[in-house]
Amino acid sequence: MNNNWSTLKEEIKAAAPELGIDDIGFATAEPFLYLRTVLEEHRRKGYESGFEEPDLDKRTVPALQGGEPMSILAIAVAYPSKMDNPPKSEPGERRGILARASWGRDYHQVLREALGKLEAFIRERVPDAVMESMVDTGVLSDRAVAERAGIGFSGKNCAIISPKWGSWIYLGEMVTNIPFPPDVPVTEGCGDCTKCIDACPTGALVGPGQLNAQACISYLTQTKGFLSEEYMTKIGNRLYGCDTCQIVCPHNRGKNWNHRPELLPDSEVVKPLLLPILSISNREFKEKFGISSAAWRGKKPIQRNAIIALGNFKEAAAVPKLTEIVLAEPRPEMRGTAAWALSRIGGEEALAAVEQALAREQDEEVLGMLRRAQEKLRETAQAEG
Ligand code: B12
Ligand code: SF4
Ligand code: SF4
Repeated sequence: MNNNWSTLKEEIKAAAPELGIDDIGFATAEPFLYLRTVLEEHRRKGYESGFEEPDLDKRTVPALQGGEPMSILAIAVAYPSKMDNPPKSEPGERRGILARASWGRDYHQVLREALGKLEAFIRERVPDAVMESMVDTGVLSDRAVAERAGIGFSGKNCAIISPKWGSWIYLGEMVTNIPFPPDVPVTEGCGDCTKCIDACPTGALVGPGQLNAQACISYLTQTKGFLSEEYMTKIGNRLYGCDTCQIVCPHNRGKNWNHRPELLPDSEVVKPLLLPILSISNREFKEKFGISSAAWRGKKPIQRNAIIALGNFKEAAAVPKLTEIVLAEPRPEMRGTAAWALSRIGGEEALAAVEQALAREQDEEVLGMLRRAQEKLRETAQAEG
């Protein structure tokens, strides 16, 4: 029997590229005991993002409806890290950036399709196999599974880093009752390198492989409310996600995977002009960004981040639109953020807009932001005048 599973495993490995899978590894379905302690500590310190599955039993003890979980197949799909001919971001035509994990078609769909093909491949050979696949939104830790299955090692930036593909890989897995022989974990590691920890703009990597998600820009770009001035400044022009701790990683040097047309970036989508985003309708948003995994939180966070980016660029051409927002936008976090952006841009027009808004604003939080903006604008006007 054992031999059969080894043979099937080799067949699966050979068929993986045709199924749309760049790397596949096999792991046992034993509970992830060490992970439980890590996750408990993570929660105790308040480092969770809130996007994780909250039930720690489900996260660490693989389960399978209708069967006994015997092994987990981890898959990786590699994605591009470089854009051909990126459009220039210039005064009057400022642009934001989406993180690489949201370039091209939403990876949840791409990996689900690949896992569907993998299930069909196994089903043809083992008709009564029980299989359950997940990508990102499942209960398990995709990284812990990938690490155990030998896809890559767990880097100090938290990413699973494949010796072949680097960390530019999406992860997914399939739990099954087939007792496949497991692969061995990768033995490589980070060594003495600390480039990602040193480069993280907010100090969110509080230790090797330890992330305070509440301070991570990737998380912050996906929130919907107000952000602190410190975080708004550090977000720069990021509209969704953050790639800094992967870009600096030596294991990613020269790694760019463009063999999948559906994952290639459309530069007008992934490096879009900022000003038009502020006037986009729900329908236009869906048409432009709907294909991307960046769209999952809707247009609000991306619009707020576009205001932040315009502030960080000190983009004078944005003052009329920001004035409109600070005076008439129904969402308080947009008015408050616009007040901050106007104070970054500076000038008489910006000050006039903020003072006009102060006279009519009702929301306490927005009022606070307007007052700080007014103060800053007056200070700069005095220093310059
Ligand atoms: C919540 C979440 C986030 C949160 C929190 C991220 C985090 N690091 O915890 C936020 C929104 C910030 C986020 C951001 C990003 N994410 Co995310 N995210 C997830 C999600 C849904 C759960 C992660 C989780 O449970 N974290 C809790 C930590 C504690 O557990 P873990 O990272 O899963 O497990 C590791 C640690 O426990 C560590 N560990 C084990 N033992 C020990 C012992 C010690 C002492 C320590 C310190 C650590 C440690 O090893 C485990 C394996 O690496 C997963 C999908 C999934 N279902 O797993 C995707 C996932 C991790 N994200 C992914 C991606 C691509 C990203 C971004 C790169 C996107 C972007 N460009 O902006 C960033 C990277 C940020 C970073 N440096 O981690 C990919 C990672 C692919 C890869 N190659 O590693 C995943 C797997 C999605 C997918 N299916 O492809 N994400
Ligand atoms: S994604 Fe950005 S903010 Fe988050 S840990 Fe990496 S560098 Fe830091
Ligand atoms: S930058 Fe250095 S420390 Fe960070 S993940 Fe890469 S090799 Fe490891």
